[in-house]
Amino acid sequence: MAISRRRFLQGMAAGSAAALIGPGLLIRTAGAAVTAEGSWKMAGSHWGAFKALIKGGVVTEVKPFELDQHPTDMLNGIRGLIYNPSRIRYPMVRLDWLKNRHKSDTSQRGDNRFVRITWDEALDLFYEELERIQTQYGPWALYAGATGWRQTGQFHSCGSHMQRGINLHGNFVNKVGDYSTGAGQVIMPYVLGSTEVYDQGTSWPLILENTKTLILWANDPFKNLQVGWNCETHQSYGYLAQLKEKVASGNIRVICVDPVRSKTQQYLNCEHRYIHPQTDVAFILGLAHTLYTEKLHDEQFLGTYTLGFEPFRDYLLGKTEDMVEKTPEWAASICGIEAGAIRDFARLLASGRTQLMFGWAIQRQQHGEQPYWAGAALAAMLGQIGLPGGGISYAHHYSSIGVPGTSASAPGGFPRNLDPGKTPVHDNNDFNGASRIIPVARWIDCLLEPGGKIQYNGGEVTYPDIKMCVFSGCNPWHHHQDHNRMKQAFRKLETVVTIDYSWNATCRFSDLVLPACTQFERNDIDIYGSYVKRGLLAMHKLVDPLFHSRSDFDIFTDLCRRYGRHEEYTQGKDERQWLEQLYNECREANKDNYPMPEFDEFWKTGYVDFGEGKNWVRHADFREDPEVNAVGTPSGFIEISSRKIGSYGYDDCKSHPMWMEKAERSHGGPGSDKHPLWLQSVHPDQRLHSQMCESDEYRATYAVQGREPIYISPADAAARGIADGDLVRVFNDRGQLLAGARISELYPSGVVRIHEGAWYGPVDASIGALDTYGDPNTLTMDVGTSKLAQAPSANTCLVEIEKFTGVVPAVSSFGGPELVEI
Ligand SMILES: Nc1nc2c(c(=O)[nH]1)N[C@H]1C(S)=C(S)[C@@H](COP(=O)(O)OP(=O)(O)OC[C@H]3O[C@@H](n4cnc5c(=O)[nH]c(N)nc54)[C@H](O)[C@@H]3O)O[C@H]1N2
Ligand SMILES: Nc1nc2c(c(=O)[nH]1)N[C@H]1C(S)=C(S)[C@@H](COP(=O)(O)OP(=O)(O)OC[C@H]3O[C@@H](n4cnc5c(=O)[nH]c(N)nc54)[C@H](O)[C@@H]3O)O[C@H]1N2
Ligand SMILES: [Mo]
Repeated sequence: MAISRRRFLQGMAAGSAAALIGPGLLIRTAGAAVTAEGSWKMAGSHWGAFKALIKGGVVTEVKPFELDQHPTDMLNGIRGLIYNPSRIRYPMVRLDWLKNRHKSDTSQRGDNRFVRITWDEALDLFYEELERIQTQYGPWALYAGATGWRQTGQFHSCGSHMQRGINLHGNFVNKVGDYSTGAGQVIMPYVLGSTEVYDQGTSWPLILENTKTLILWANDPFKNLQVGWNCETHQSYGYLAQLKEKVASGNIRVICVDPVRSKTQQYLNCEHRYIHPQTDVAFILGLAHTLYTEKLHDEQFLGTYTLGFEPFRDYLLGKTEDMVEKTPEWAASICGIEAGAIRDFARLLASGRTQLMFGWAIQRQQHGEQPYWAGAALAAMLGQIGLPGGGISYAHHYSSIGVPGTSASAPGGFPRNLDPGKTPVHDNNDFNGASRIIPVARWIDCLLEPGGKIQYNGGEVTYPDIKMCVFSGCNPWHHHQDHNRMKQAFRKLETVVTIDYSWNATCRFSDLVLPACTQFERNDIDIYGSYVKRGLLAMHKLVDPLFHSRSDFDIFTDLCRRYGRHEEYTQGKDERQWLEQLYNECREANKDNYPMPEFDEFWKTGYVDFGEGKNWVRHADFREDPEVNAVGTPSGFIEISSRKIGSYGYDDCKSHPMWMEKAERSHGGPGSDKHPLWLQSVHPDQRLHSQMCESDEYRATYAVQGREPIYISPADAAARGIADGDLVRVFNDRGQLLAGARISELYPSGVVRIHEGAWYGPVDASIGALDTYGDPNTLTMDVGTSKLAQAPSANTCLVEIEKFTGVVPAVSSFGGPELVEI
């Protein structure tokens, strides 16, 4: 076999649309009726709604939708997301897998050598593998549970397409939970009766009117509200602007409790309370101790609305467990806030209307259940849960939660599951004694320890022996922790199939890669505002699918054709018919309160407005009548202690909130003698996770020497002889990466940041290989938060940094695979 190699897409002019599209498509679009001035089309996205100028079949300009008063800067990355050298151009198969199929040398996985094949060949291979797995093994050997931040649009939501397509063939192992709120969504139903993280919160106008003290706890809404799960409206930013005015005039005191000065803190110009990372529970216990000993707590609220305060109080007083009194002095020694300041903080919280607003990063760490539970206990002691502008919330930084919402119905989506009464081709439900659902962040453990058993949320999970994975609409080689451990686990997989539009690290570690088109290359509809439900948006196809990419709907229709289920898959409807049906069902559901025009008119105008929403107070009904409007906990009351959790007998999540030491913690905690810096891998300001990292020109606005920035304090940089803009090696016992140093006063000594979603680009496929671009998950720890939630603990991670002095390797993350011709 004569193998000649060349760098895929080498020499391609970045950002030059014509160069990327190639002659074939240009000829095709030349025939279309497009005027020289081009035409503006309506589109939607996680980044908001916008209008795109199309000239000659190419998106040449993007401007925000008129209704969006606070568009995100990330709109500037949209064109680069469509046109970039990392787009997958055609179906591809890993070289050794093509030769040896499921008996391939899996240690080569990740070496990025791929062969181009046709769509027919690719879908035949995909089908043959599904067939082989179901017949040779069974449904337990197939994992198709991983889904993620698919692009927006109710119909084309790609995880649904993948799962319905595969469901029609056979059963598979699925997942429970997510990486966002894995710990929060499991603990909070025991405590406040619902997940809290995905529930509507008290409306901003009521907060602005009533709140005296607002605590942004591990929370950076100004950064994180730029994107939404559905098309984002950015209405929260209007309220944040009002909040800024109230801070300036002294009407509301806002304090950020955070190890770094966040974008929100900068914007609001509000107070900041520095706290050592991962020590919030100690701080909260010190506050609770002060409230109790100074009799500032609300006895009446505790007596009427809560259960289990006494065991928690005894723990505070040092009468149980570790027998240590949780005085402010005790807390200070852990969290770094001095005892006097803790007392003052507690008094402030109790002095008037106080709203606590928690973000999610503190539950994305070991024992992440505890700060949420402790926060609820603190809020209960303050007695303001259910009052306008008081109490606690866990989601005001997400998808415009807190913007008054309408009660309009959102359109449904393409069905993920089989239609009622239908069965798959291989209707085998025998999971060989293993669980058919695993906690999402434990799938690498599952690959490494088939047959292993873990505790999870009061039950037991037995890991299935997975041989094949299918990924669509997610990028596990960014989102999961500890890539070197992942490499080990992937070696046992026989087959990995990925459907994506960008050649990210997940494609690189796959065997078969299928090119989907982006959302801008297909038609769809979406709700405008996930929780606000402000309106309904037409997402017009802007350009034809680039290269040989196809919509997920088309891909899975053709896959299903191979096992005779394509008509069942599509229900005999094409894209247009599906959109009309979803729209008409929505129109029917809204007919009394939110009249909508006929589909054709909607499609032409591009938008239906449902108008302003109504104010709402979270838990007000419960406060009004706790018997009638009981919360969803086992007792119906807020549970400061939980008998149920206690009955599980877990050592890492007991019957009430507690301080627990972490496996790694900075500022004198475990592991800090060897690797003294805490690495926080919070959500990126200029990306949605890994999406848009491939947008070359936009990436260039923040990259340092072409690498992902690492933010570091002046003191820590100086101690290591690092100057701003230097290339640095960041490492621990789990891995190493190159990044570009950004020295910033916003970071205290002992704290560094690399945003998650940076594209992984190892120098080679070996375990421990240097990552050339700077994905923090090269370094993070892959452990469950506890036996309760088994959620990811990405923010429990220590590292060391040194100036990089070796021969600098090129960034290997972008531009696609090495194309091998056979
Ligand atoms: N721009 C942008 N916005 C996004 C996303 C994105 O990718 N980009 N992703 C969306 C998604 S999927 C999610 S899940 C949410 C994520 O929402 P979150 O998880 O809340 O967001 P993060 O940005 O990770 O962290 C928020 C803040 O927590 C602080 N923090 C971290 N650890 C600690 C700690 O131990 N103690 C204290 N007190 N503070 C701590 C960080 O310094 C940071 O300021 O964001 C959503 N919004
Ligand atoms: N260290 C660390 N790790 C983290 C986090 C952290 O805070 N720190 N946060 C975690 C959180 S909260 C989350 S939500 C996850 C996010 O993890 P993911 O959801 O996996 O992240 P994305 O980068 O959004 O990946 C979406 C992928 O889907 C592809 N895609 C988008 N639309 C389509 C489509 O229509 N069709 C197909 N076929 N593909 C499509 C995109 O190209 C992209 O590769 O990351 C988690 N990982
Ligand atoms: Mo998330």
